[in-house]
Amino acid sequence: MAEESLDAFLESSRNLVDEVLDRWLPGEPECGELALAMRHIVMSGGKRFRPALVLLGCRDVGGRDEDALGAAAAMEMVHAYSLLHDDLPCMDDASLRRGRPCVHLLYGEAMGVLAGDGLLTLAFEVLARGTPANESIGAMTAALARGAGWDGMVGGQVLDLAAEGCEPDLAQVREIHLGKTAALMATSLRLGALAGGGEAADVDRLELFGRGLGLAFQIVDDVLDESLDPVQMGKDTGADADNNKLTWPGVVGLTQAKADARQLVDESCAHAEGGQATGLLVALAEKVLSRQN
Ligand code: GRG
Repeated sequence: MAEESLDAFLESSRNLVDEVLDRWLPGEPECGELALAMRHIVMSGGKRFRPALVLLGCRDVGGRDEDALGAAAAMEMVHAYSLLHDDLPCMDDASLRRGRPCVHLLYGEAMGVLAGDGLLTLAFEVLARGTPANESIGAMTAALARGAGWDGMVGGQVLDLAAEGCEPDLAQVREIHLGKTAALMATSLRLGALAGGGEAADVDRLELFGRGLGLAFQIVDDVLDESLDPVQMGKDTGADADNNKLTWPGVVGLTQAKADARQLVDESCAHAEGGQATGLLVALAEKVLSRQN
């Protein structure tokens, strides 16, 4: 049987995950503005890249999409909370996200903080209650907490803030990018593989794929932030330079940054060999290099 194309997979993955997100998010009559703010950031497009990684991690070890949908929606909620908080005046003070005004501009800063808190906590409920009975649910919960927390995304964000205005240093940029971006992508693959009942070696192999891919993803993000305008990106661009951020091209230049992303994708794809979704994982990794938003 011919393998499903990447575009067909991404469309079906988006539809499945959007349905789960819509089902779990609160509605306006029950919780008013909080629901509107949570829905504004989640149901506003976005590439749904992390949920796709979750489903592919699950498929790669022979699992079914329905085994991983709770984890996929949980990852997107954590990602959405991070975007919302990252845009706040006390962080990047952004105005545009996914082509729309940021949550704090519509609902105020306090509601922005609370909507992010609501999404982060809802993610754990969706993971726990939206995943079919599975002996790995404890390990999945711990992995999500770790990947999103002090040793993962939040830790990376702290390093990022601390490095503002520092001398360019590639090892430091690598640590920041591994934390603030790659940790959630590695966790997405790990959760998917656990949801699909994968062996420990495959769970670790897929997590490594996600880590390298996540680093490449953030390097491409840095390149796009320097190269594109806000309409093309759907968010403020040039923000890295404005905020004196350490970026990969800021250290090695645009040409070398693109070459480094290419090399990281090639190295990551070695970890995609041997599973049941190798073709789609490799195709998705290639798409990361050619993305324009
Ligand atoms: C706890 C106050 C507080 C803040 C936390 C954790 C955090 C703030 C921010 C996370 C850091 C962050 C936003 C990293 C950027 C990662 C990144 C490349 C985001 C863009 O992802 P895409 O391109 O976005 O997948 P879409 O919109 O397509 O989903």
